[in-house]
Amino acid sequence: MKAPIRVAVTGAAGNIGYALLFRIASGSCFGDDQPVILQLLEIPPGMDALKGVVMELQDAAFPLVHGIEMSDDANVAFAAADAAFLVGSRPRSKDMDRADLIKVNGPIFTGQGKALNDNAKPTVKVLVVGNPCNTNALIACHSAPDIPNAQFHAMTRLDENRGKAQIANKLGVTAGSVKNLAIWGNHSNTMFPDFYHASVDGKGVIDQVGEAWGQGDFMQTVSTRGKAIILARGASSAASAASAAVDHMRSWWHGTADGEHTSMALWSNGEYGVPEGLIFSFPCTVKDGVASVVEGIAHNDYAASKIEATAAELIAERDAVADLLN
Ligand code: NAX
Repeated sequence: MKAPIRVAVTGAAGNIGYALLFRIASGSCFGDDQPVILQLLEIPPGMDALKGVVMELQDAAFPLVHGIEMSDDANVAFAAADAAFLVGSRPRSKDMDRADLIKVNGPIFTGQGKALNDNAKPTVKVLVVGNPCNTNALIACHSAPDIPNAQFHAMTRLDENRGKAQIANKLGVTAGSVKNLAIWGNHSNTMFPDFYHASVDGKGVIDQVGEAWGQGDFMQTVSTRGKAIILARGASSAASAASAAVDHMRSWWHGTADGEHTSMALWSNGEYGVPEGLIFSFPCTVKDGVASVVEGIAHNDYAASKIEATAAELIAERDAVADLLN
């Protein structure tokens, strides 16, 4: 039996947390043979609800769960953490625009970045889900000078999965047969889901769906899917977001299959002309726990302009939180 790993989850009593914890506890993320100690963080008003979630986790009697800890102190929740899902943040209310959201949530990630720096294992893998996730990950990364930049990721896997589902639906195949659909840039409606390089059963998607559909319905549906779900469900995506967080961390933990890549928003080192030091989603492969940006992808003018636009948005977000970046 392997030694247990410590997995921190923030916003653990929230909607995504509720779906995510049971997947982690069941072994879907870190493996069927990997015991976990769950370290759950909430703000004080969320602690009662968190107690209820923990009762349910106990009642599920997961064999892999070797401990569950609850705290409203990030220093406690991140102690010796091997992996951390930063989900908790303030949701956007009706009167807030994206800039307001960045301003209210930024300070959460300065505090949590510092708490990770001071308490987590130096090898901790941090996945930021709470929005605006790319810029929140950037803030956390800047607040954790002793943890390498490469260990802070933001989640665009839900966007990838949404795109794969659209292509699968269009072609009458299963989502699992759609490969290498990479999201470029920000987790926002400026993201670029690169349908040009995706494939189904080894054949290029673009030849089967046509460029007009890719640039039209596909782009529109993928980039506005979150809003469509809120309209239909009366609440934002939760189970699919949790599932994508599991997918992202599983790829990071266990690696990607040969010949396949996945979308990860991570520290840019200037790849593809993207300014250094943005948390930018790229196609990545993972080996031995290290994610690497896939090299040598050629973009046409349309794709290049989309990538430039999403980079410009991330630069503006970074400028808006400049006072939080050490
Ligand atoms: P909920 O409002 O249901 O849950 C958030 C939880 O976080 C609450 O229980 C709250 O008490 C807690 N919380 C707030 N501040 C905290 C702090 N400083 N420390 C610890 N816990 C804190 O939201 P939920 O639906 O779970 O969504 C969580 C976040 O995920 C939101 O920011 C949301 O926008 C973001 N999403 C990101 C997605 C992505 O693809 N990256 C997709 C889904 C989702 O929209």
